[in-house]
Amino acid sequence: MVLRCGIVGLPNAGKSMIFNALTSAGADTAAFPFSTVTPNVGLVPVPDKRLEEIHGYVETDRVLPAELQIVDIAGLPKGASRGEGMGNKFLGHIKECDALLHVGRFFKNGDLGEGYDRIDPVGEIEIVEMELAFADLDTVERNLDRVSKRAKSGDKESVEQRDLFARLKECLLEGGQARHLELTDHERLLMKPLFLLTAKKVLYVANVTDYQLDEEGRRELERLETFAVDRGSEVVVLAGQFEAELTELGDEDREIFLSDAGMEEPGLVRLIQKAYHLLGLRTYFTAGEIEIRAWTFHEGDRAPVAAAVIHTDFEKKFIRAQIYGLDDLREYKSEAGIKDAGKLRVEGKDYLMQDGDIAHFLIGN
Ligand SMILES: Nc1nc2c(ncn2[C@@H]2O[C@H](COP(=O)(O)OP(=O)(O)O)[C@@H](O)[C@H]2O)c(=O)[nH]1
Ligand SMILES: [Mg+2]
Repeated sequence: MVLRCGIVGLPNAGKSMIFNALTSAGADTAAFPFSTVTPNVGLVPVPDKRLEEIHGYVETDRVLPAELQIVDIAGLPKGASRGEGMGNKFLGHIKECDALLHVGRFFKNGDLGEGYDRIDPVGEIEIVEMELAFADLDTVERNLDRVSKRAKSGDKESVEQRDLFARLKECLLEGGQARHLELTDHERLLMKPLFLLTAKKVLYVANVTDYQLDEEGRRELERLETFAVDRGSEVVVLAGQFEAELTELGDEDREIFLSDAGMEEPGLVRLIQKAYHLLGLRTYFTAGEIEIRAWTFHEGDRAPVAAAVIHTDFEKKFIRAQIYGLDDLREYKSEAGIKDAGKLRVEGKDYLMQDGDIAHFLIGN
């Protein structure tokens, strides 16, 4: 299961720069043979220090991180929601994403033309969100018409859909986003087939020139943070151009650049980890001679569902799981040691997988 994050924002917000930084940083550290599938889609490893720690106890040549797919979605033109120009294609790409990284431009660059010597990141982000809301309104209205006819005959599901779609329409007309509506699990299922753009989780990226913000930058960042909190989201500050330059350096130079900037690790690491968390994603590990590997599951998944991430067959054929944690490894130094100490837990199919579990699955025929 690879989840897909789309990078959105107005033209010249710095999306491609961030995409390049993300994907070329990935090529450096990833064990994946292809880090770029097409020019605008890339696989990015999710940095996780626990992998190296496990490697300190388990010998193998292969250590594989979890990964996220990142898509650079080219600038959304105004009017995209009305299908003008290439708008529909852009919206289609967004539709296929599980979550969005919405980039706001905090850097000034007069070379880019008029207006780029000023910043208004919140205003620009609102323009894009408005376009997405227009597109959703169109989708919702079309579906509302469709189900309203059927609802008249009293069909229960159509009535539920009609009521939900009417609420969605009202929310969007008031300038809201579909993700702001409080919905029951059942309503969420009814909404899912609409693939609404404003229902997707969003992480806002403040694309700054320099991590040391000036006064205006700090003020705009505060505005964006308030804006994000109102939307149940967060902001990650990222110096896109600086991060892209970092990926081009050798390890030694990178260390020097980072420490000059007073940083322990590239800002990209935080961006990826926050995106992963925002998606509700968690990690378990498998660790043996062949490989140590991080696997992605959703918070709340039971063991058989988590096992199916390795192979779809594993869900049905699941018998039980043997589980231990990094703490056990630290104490007993090896899986055999953990077993001898009676600390290897045996869990059945109702077990709720936990972030950081190190697992062996017993699978039947
Ligand atoms: N001064 C400055 N220019 C930047 C920065 N990030 C991107 N740019 C420039 O802004 C332009 C647009 O960047 P790009 O990543 O292509 O934006 P996109 O249209 O959102 O994909 C390019 O000419 C970049 O060189 C930055 O942090 N500072
Ligand atoms: Mg671009």
